[in-house]
Amino acid sequence: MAVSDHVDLEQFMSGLKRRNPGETEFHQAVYEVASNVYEYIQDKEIYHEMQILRRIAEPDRIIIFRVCWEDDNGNIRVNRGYRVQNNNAIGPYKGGLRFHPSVNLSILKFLAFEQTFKNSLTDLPMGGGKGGSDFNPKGKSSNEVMRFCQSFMTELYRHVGDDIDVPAGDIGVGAREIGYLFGQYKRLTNRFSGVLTGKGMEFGGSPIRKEATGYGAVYMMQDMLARRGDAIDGKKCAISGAGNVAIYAAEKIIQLGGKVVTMSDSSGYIYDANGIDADKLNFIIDLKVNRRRGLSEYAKEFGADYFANERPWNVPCELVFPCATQNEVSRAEAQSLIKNGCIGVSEGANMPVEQDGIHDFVAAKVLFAPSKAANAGGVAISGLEMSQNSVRITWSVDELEQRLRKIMLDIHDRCVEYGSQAGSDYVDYVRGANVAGFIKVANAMVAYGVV
Ligand code: NDP
Ligand code: 2IT
Repeated sequence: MAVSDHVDLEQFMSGLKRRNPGETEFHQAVYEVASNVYEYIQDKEIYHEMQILRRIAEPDRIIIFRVCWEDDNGNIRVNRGYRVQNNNAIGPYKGGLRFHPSVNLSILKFLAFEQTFKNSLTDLPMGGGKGGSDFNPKGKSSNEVMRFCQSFMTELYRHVGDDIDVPAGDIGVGAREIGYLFGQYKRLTNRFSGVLTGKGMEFGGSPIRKEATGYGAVYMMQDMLARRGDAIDGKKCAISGAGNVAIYAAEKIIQLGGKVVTMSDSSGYIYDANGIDADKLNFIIDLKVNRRRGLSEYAKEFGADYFANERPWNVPCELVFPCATQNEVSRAEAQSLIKNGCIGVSEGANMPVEQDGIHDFVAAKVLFAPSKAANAGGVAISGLEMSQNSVRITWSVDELEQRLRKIMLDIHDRCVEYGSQAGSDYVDYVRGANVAGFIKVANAMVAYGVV
């Protein structure tokens, strides 16, 4: 096919939208990658000929199933379960499970698509997948959560396995849920294998898995700043979320001398002008992880400000870590952050900044680490949990911390390699991550031919 015969980006996107109607988050994620990849492959005929991007944007397979369970009052409840197996060109499908009432096919397809590039960036042998359910764990007893997880795994177990597809946690799926899911997999199959990551330390979990995503997002910021001779020490930081990613991002920022002034949950945000220190963070961990309650109690305990039903993006700060959910920073909020002195953004959550907002950050030359690079530390340690399970050993905390640090630095450097522009010192980390993530998957697919 001659170069002039290629479909262009707009044609590609209109075809994708026609084939996947109404899936706005999926369209958004594909567009972000395609706009950079199209430019990169302009003169690379083989990727056009082999229809690589078109194939990565068509999941290998999607499994959708009914999940019935009984609540504590004896009522039969019905939810929908999903697993999107997007691409296994470079390793078994790998990616989290999300339990949240907003879960639908568009969200899981965007997450599985993103995961494919993220996992490639880690340079570990993992393909991309994502799954979950519209089940809402909030307000459910632990017994109800257990019965739901058991019913969910009673279908999912047929489709996963340590060399096939290895799920992990995401929103609403933490250590408790992984324990229930693993227990049921083991009961159904009579196999003790590394079929899930994020497991408890007693049954094959890896040191620092729970810290890895948040720490990694902060390391990415550290590396972007270091390239400019700057550091996190003394900088005012705004974080959203108060879950797994946000908590350990906060912990690492505090260790590095930054001042965390906000955290949030689905009901609002806290602003603590004195900074959230290690003791106050321990209060938040107990509040959110053990007692599963709202952040307003933090404000009462420490005399901080609490803003119900608001997001923390109008607060003056230098560094921003969105760690809650997708599209939680609008374009207007991005502009307000830029106006208020923001110099760096590291996306702990997946796709938290709207497309136009990313554009504005990049145009304003704010250091901007996109999620597929910034939050890859979590799945990287998941990949190392798989390795440890395969050889039935556990590495030390020190060993894993060093490996995580190196993986994040390598991702940073790969983004610089593909995101630098002639005549400018500014690195477009979005382009760098999209192109660097694409290449490895694309070359593997070329090697396989048409399959
Ligand atoms: P958790 O469930 O542990 O925490 C999520 C946090 O975000 C909670 O504080 C929650 O509030 C808040 N939140 C969730 N949905 C919304 C919403 N619609 N609006 C406002 N606040 C919301 O999830 P994680 O910390 O694991 O995940 C957070 C983000 O990080 C997600 O985008 C996830 O995909 C991404 N991620 C997670 C990784 C991991 O290893 N866990 C790895 C890479 C990315 P509340 O407490 O009220 O529920
Ligand atoms: O979005 C993500 O990278 C995750 N939720 C973690 C996936 C994993 O397999 O550890």
